[in-house]
Amino acid sequence: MKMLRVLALFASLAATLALSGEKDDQPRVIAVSAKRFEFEPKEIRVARGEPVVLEVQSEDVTHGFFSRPLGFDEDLSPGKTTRIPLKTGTSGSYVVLCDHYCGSGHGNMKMTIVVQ
Ligand SMILES: [Cu+2]
Repeated sequence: MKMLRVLALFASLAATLALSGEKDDQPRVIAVSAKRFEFEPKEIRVARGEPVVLEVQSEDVTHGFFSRPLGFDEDLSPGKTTRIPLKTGTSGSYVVLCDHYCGSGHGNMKMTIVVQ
């Protein structure tokens, strides 16, 4: 009987640990805003393997949000939030470009994502 109690205790402990583990797996959400002619923040640093979701919004006109190695190419319509699960499996420094023409400073509209 005592053994059963000990087992039950372990089971509830294991369940608690599993629950808290799930909590730790919640992705870090990083907000990014786009406006003529910059992204804010200009640089994001994440740990390799870290679960991260970008929430990207345009504050003025439609911008692009493009990185071939990170595997996304989004059009950011103003007033809409785009959620992008970030691939953090490979270390590196990745440039994200606006690939939707948004005016004269468009060519310099970029940000960097560093996975380390
Ligand atoms: Cu642009």
